[in-house]
Amino acid sequence: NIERNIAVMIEEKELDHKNTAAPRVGIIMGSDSDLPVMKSAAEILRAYGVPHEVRIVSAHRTPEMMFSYASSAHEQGIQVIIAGAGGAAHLPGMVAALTPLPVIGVPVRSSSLDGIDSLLSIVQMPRGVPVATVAINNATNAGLLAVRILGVADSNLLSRMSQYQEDQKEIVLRKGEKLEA
Ligand code: RP5
Repeated sequence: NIERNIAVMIEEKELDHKNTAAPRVGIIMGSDSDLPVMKSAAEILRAYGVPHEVRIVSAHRTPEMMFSYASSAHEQGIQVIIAGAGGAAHLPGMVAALTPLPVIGVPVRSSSLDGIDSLLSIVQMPRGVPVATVAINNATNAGLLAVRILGVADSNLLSRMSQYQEDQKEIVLRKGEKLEA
């Protein structure tokens, strides 16, 4: 797992040389096989200039690492955790049990059950331990939700999010115009 973590960190560094400030968002996932999906969350944060880190932290294979990461994240300056996992996807829920920070869960599509297993494992949390679950494989929305959460206390992020929404509206309206023409 150390090798995998290093590989992910190197990849992240190669993707973004500017992401050197103390991370505000922690993107974690159960396996490096989740990375092709989870990359989209990092891309959103990169676009908004939000410092973040990307790590492999497995609830089942590295439970001690999961415990220490989740229980100390808020002391390290992390403000939101995005956790992706597939199959018996216990990572987001366990992390939410260990941190006071908001946790966004990304159900990663598994090979056998199409991601329904991941979705249900993540979304069906007991009362008192919330995980904000996005759609299967939708790490983009996890990144956008993290930006919105940070935007509550960051007017720059908030106004950029409003602009993004305006841009989306514009794109849809233009597509509609083309259909009529
Ligand atoms: C989960 O098991 C991971 O989040 C991943 O989605 C799934 C399969 O992991 P690998 O066997 O591909 O490492 O813990």
